[in-house]
Amino acid sequence: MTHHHTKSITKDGQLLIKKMEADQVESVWDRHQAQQPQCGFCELGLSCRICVMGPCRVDPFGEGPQQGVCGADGDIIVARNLCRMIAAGAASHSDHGRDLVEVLESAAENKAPGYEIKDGEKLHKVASEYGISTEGRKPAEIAADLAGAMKEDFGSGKKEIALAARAPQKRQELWRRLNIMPRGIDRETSEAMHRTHMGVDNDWQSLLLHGLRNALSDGWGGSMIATDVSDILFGTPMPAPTKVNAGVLKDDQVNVVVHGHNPVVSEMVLAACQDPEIIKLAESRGAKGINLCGVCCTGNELLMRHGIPMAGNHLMTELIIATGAVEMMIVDYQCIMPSLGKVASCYHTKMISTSDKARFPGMEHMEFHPDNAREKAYEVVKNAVENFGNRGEVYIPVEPMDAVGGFSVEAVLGALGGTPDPLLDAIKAGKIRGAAGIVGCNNPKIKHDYGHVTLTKRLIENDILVVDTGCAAVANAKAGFKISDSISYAGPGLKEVCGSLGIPPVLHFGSCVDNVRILVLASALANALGTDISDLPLAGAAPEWYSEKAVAIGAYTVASGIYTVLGPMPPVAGSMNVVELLTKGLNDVVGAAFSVEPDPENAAVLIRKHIENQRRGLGLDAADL
Ligand code: SF4
Ligand code: MSK
Repeated sequence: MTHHHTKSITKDGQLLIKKMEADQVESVWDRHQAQQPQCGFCELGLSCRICVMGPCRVDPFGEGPQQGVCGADGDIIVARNLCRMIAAGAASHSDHGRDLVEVLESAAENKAPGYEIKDGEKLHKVASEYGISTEGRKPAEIAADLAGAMKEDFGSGKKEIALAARAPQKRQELWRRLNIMPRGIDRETSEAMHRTHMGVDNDWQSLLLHGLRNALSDGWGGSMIATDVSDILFGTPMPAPTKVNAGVLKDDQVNVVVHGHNPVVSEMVLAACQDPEIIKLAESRGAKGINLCGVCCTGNELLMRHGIPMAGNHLMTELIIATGAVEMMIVDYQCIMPSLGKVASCYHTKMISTSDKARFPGMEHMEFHPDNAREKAYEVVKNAVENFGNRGEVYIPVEPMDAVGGFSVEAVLGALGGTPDPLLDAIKAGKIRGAAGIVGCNNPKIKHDYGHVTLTKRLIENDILVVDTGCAAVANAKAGFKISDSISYAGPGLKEVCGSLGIPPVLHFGSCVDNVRILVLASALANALGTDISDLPLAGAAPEWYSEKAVAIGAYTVASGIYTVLGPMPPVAGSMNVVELLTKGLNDVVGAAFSVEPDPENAAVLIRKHIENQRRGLGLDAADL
């Protein structure tokens, strides 16, 4: 049955779903359908398979068992499961951060050919935050010390991780008071796994508080390190034009697509794709050149720093292969569906996995390490070129959309003249009511991109500035919200401010780890007002999230004081105690809480109400009272 129009709001999505159906290749939507009905106990978070006295489940209707074999009730089981989701998400971002620290270390030791310090200023700034002296020292020396200091943040020797000091004083004090100040990045994840083992922490509240601490170790630790070290090594993003959607693939060029999250491999692939000799090789094989594109967050990393075009977000990754135009997809890790090898086998696309910790069926494994990455990148791109001749029919159904990416905090402050004051003035004057971060994935449970695009549209037309990351950022770029003309979608105040600054009303802040850029900007705003983040007219939303990483992001966002609306329901509804705490009780603990609202029209209303309340709290609209 063809329901392509109900699965995605995007033209390229719809047409390529149709193509996959015609090609009789199974997609994520087909597999989602085949899973129906999905397990109700698991959806509610009421199933447990933590130990082998189980698996257990608690009956939500109160008729069957109310405890697992060990005696854990619904509250404990739900809280433990949620904690483990946070731990997995925090571990993923933070392990990615660690990989970058290792590259920084190798680069400092001159053992990573091709990698260098691209942003010396940022190196100095971050090093001084770690208390490392920079005066008269060579970048390599500073980088070596910084890598060492960052590694300590991962361990157990500290009382507080270094970058938590970027949060406003009041927030830091609150974390200390609640005993949720993260001490070490790996430590908090490891402790989360310990606490959730059978017979350890069986107080659902204390479990959830630790979940917040674990999430904070990601947001102000692992992810923040990932973003900062990426900026140091590859350059801090600055606004630059790019193009997005499946139309960025070229029918007359060798198309190489990078997928995953870590920019370490893709930066070297980019260098190889730009090498005149390889381009010549491509021409000798009948191609007009080599076209490097991204999907998901590795794509976002390249888009932010180099304006590399973006072929699509999470639910587009299979569809991009179905164009028949991709010579090679090179993957690192996270969000790479294990189905991709099988999909690629139906076309001529070669799939290459590059990380020793991420292997996939139907992919060729070519391991990249800092010392061999440049060499390997040349090798794989040459292989991609050689695959051009194997192309069959190509179907690139749309023209690309223009977009601007590259809004780091440095770039935003630069556009504002060096201080957040003009932005604050616009907020105080009510021209901009507030700001919302729209982040996260796609999920086949929600019409592809509908949640992101609808929510964003509603917010900007109501004068709320939107910053976005991850797959949400790609959805909004495809929808045309990131060109200068897009100010026509904005309300009058936002239109005026964006028009005078020459920026779109929706700012691309980067990949998933780059959500920390939102935290840093929020801190700057709070500090400029002499207040805490939880007082600001800000909100977060993840309208189509699917991943454990998104749970960690949501948890650190709320623990940092930002109200957050989730589209899909997390598996917590089996415990009304947990639901109450997450959606209400946390307001009294960390000054922010979650809402769950699958309909983005309603989510927009919730966010607008929240932002207006926050404004009143700050006394910004006293006249309206
Ligand atoms: Fe069952 Fe308790 Fe074991 Fe979970 S930890 S599987 S609830 S016995
Ligand atoms: S890639 S974590 S699907 S945003 Fe970061 Fe997209 Fe979500 Fe992966």
